[in-house]
Amino acid sequence: MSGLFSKPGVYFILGSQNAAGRDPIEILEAALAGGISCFQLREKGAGALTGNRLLDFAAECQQLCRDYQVPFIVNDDVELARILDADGIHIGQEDMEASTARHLLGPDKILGVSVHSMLEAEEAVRSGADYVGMGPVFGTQSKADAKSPAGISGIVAVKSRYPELPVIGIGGITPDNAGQVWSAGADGVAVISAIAQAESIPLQISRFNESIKAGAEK
Ligand code: 3NM
Repeated sequence: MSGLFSKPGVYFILGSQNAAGRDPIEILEAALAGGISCFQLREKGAGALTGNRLLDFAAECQQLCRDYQVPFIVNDDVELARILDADGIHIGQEDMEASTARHLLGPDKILGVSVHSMLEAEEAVRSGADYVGMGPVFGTQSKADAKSPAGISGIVAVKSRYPELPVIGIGGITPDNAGQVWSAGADGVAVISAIAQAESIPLQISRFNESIKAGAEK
């Protein structure tokens, strides 16, 4: 886990369902080349890959992440994370208990937990989370059951309670608002559509990094 969130982080999340007609592997490769700091495979919803097709796709994503030395995190699917020996797992509130995931994966893997309140953040810390994803900060089209946008107040509150806990903002984050999320104290911005749907993915990631840099100077 050391160093994972120590640099300004654009944390990219993708599943084949987010590729909007493009090749998800090409999207991931462009994002890695553009300088993302972490990748989460989130294969969810209608048309999500299963079985061997999922395994092959996930293994290909993992290999690319290894090539670029970027952590490869699996959303929700502990079995897949175990088979691939992924770097970590990300657990939502509707998924398996985070403490169970920690128990199954052992102390060395990265454990991320999605939270939407201080209470959920406290529970995530008790469960051994290495970081929390807090959202949705802004409105999002990428999660069918997303809660109402909460703005940056949750990030500010969780960071003031747990200054050492990496907090990653998620939900509707774009280069235009990433600086605002950063200046609220976030250690990273987790992004699906603003990267997956960008015309030039590397250019979009430099825009994110510039926005974060400006946010850090505030
Ligand atoms: N989780 P986009 S919002 C996967 O609030 C996810 O926990 C959220 O996608 C939460 O960058 C979200 O396209 C979707 O808005 C983020």
